Amino acid sequence: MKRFALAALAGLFSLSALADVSVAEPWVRATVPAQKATGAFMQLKSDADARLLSVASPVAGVVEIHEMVMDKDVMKMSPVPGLDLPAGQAVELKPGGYHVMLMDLKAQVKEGDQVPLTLVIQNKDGSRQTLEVTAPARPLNAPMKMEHGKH
Ligand SMILES: [Cu+2]
Repeated sequence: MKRFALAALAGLFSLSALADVSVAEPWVRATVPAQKATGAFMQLKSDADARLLSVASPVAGVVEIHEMVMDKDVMKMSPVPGLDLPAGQAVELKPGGYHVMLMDLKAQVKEGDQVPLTLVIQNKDGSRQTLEVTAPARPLNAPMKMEHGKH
């Protein structure tokens, strides 16, 4: 009985501290030789308020979380310090929106490659957890929904 009670208690603690984050449809845009940067995309959903703090990958020297912003009719991307994952709400990283920027690529990312990504999630209480994701590389001509200013 005592052991059961402790296990239940441990379960409660992990529930309260760690958000359960699910990752759907991760993918990375394949590159051409000598291309030094590309984007990684996915849908994230957390059962509790949490934050995507950073991402790491062995294929890239530098990984940043970027957002696309309109600046005088021109889409630009800029790094953000993190991405909020509100409880129960799907957050989409997609071309033309938030994305994971893989920079200083160590090799060409070819179609069909499996790119490992390590997501660092910060829970509401400040604790952190990591999430391992494998994102397949999709071809260069995968739809790019970048909206440009219309004239
Ligand atoms: Cu970017």
